Amino acid sequence: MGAKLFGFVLFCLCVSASTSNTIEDGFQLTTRALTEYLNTGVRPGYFSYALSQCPLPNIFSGHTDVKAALEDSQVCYLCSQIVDLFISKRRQGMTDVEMAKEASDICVTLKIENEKVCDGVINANLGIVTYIIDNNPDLNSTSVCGLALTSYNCDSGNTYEWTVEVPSGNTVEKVKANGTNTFNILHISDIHYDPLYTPGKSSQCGEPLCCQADQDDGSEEGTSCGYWGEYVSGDTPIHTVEEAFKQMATHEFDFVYYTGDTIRHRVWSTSTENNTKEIITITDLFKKYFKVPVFTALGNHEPHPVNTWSSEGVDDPSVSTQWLFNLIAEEWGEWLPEEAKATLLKGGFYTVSPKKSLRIVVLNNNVCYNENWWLINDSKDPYGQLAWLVEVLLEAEKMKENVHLLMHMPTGTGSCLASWSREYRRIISRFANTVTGHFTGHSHKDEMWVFYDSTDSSKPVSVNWNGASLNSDKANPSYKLYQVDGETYDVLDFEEWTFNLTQANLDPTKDVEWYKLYSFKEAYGVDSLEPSAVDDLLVKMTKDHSLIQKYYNFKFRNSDYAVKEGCDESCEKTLLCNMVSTMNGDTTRCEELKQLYDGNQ
Ligand SMILES: *C1O[C@H](CO)[C@@H](O)[C@H](O)[C@H]1NC(C)=O
Ligand SMILES: *[C@@H]1O[C@H](CO)[C@@H](O)[C@H](O)[C@H]1NC(C)=O
Ligand SMILES: *[C@@H]1O[C@H](CO)[C@@H](O)[C@H](O)[C@H]1NC(C)=O
Ligand SMILES: *[C@@H]1O[C@H](CO)[C@@H](O)[C@H](O)[C@H]1NC(C)=O
Ligand SMILES: CC(=O)N[C@H]1CO[C@H](CO)[C@@H](O)[C@@H]1O
Ligand SMILES: [Zn+2]
Ligand SMILES: [Zn+2]
Repeated sequence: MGAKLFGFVLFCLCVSASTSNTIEDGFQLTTRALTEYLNTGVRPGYFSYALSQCPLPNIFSGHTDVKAALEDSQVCYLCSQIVDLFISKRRQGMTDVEMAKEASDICVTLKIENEKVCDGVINANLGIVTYIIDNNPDLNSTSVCGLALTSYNCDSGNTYEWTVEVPSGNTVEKVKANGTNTFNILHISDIHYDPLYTPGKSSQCGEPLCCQADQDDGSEEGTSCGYWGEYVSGDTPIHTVEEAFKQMATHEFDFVYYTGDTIRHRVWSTSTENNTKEIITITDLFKKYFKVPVFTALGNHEPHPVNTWSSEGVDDPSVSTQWLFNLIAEEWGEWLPEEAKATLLKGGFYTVSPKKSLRIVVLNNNVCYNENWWLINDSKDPYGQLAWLVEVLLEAEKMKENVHLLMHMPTGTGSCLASWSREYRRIISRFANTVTGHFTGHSHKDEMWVFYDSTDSSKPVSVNWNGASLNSDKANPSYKLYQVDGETYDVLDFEEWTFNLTQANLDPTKDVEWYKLYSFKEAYGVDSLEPSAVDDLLVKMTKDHSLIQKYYNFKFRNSDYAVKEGCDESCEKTLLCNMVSTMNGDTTRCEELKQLYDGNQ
């Protein structure tokens, strides 16, 4: 997650007032003030007062529930007013400095974050925002709000509609794995390495990331950041990264999958220099601890500013993402063939074949994120990546190779552009007999998703395993170890390893007690991890809710945070739905499972 300039101004609505009357009043007042400003170009006298009646403290840390307070259409309307205000001001000659001042003022008046955080995020994003406004003379709020507020169903005027060509005609049979030769793959995700993490600082700092060297100290009553990490608002100190790598290196595996997010959540103070240093630090640690190749996908946190991937052909170094592609082509080079360089440099994706008839395809699917402002400039299959994927899969099919797909973002959440997720699912459906492994990160949770055929929701075609995270976001730090068939490259089983963060923080001088939390087949009583077997398991879960409770605990690796929260009936249904949501907006299978759940009470 990243809070951004547009994000800040988009959410100018009054939702945290205590009675519905006041919400409505604050909403009306703010709308009126903005309309007047937009129409006259001059701030009405009551502008600041109006906005101050709508405090939105830490909205991006999830402290303000917009959905509960306002209709989607109200949110979209406000968004359009604010965005059109900024676009029209820019067209009338407002400078970068003035834009930043205006945005900062609104951000601070709404109490979204403090001045330091508001300014940091705004300054980081300003160059891109003004670049896109300046280079797209037809730009208006429709495409901006339609993208940024996907979950509010704002009309995007078909701006984001496109398809890729997927030739029909699957030519290979799915071969059943017999498990004669197996080997292991280690899966790590979401490290979020924080060089400023400081034990003893306050874990309730009021900023998007706490435990920072330049923040206040914590108190003794449980608000001090622990030695190994924190469940809330904390990232990962270097000693936790090294502790985990040492532990991982005790296993045997032929290579490592790392599904991205190396950079911390201090989104208000990223820079190309510091991100570069941090990526090199972690890559060096991979090389130090693992004597096998590490196949890495980029996370949405790697660029500066967070989430932004410049459109092809944008050469201006002050807004281009090219520095990052150059960096990884260099840093990851020793694990990859020379041919991988071309696509790495183009958009941070590549393919490599480390074993006979195994092909790994690593995508940079962060481009589909709805906080990637460049989609406003050009959303059609950024970097030609999906078209490339189709070509690679066609060739793999011809060569009878088995393909593992790696990428950072799970595609079914509301934050991945609907067109991208729909086209991706069409590709997965078409190449169901060629793709035998499917791995992501980003959610920080131990999760899985069953993909169903894009034309037949009863036909499971692929299972996507999430690597959870080393980061202790509401969960205990963890990693996965897959057992993979050496011939078909199907995932036969996996283990999830973790430790109790609360326990470890009690006495940092003691050794961290890692343990195997579960192995999939044993825990769920299944004999395979094939798509049809996992689909059967989901149906079983609708009847046997203890299996969903297991899934819930595993999702957070049995963290004290999650154990305390617990999972009620609506949480159970949400979990079931999440597991079958792979295309933004398609809830077909989710509704079917919910009906089974309700019918079996
Ligand atoms: C399974 O096992 C045998 C070894 O016993 C092997 O030669 C054979 O090719 C295997 N593969 C498949 C896919 O059946
Ligand atoms: C805004 O842009 C969209 C395309 O994104 C276009 O269809 C629409 O007509 C525009 N609206 C106005 C008011 O110019
Ligand atoms: C980059 O890191 C240095 C050293 O830790 C720090 O002083 C500087 O403020 C950082 N830059 C930004 C933009 O945060
Ligand atoms: C983790 O450790 C703490 C401290 O020893 C303990 O109170 C807690 O019950 C443990 N959590 C779990 C889920 O076992
Ligand atoms: C679709 C679109 O408007 N794309 C633009 C994105 O930005 C580049 C660089 O300014 C333009 O050349 C494209 O036309
Ligand atoms: Zn992420
Ligand atoms: Zn992450």
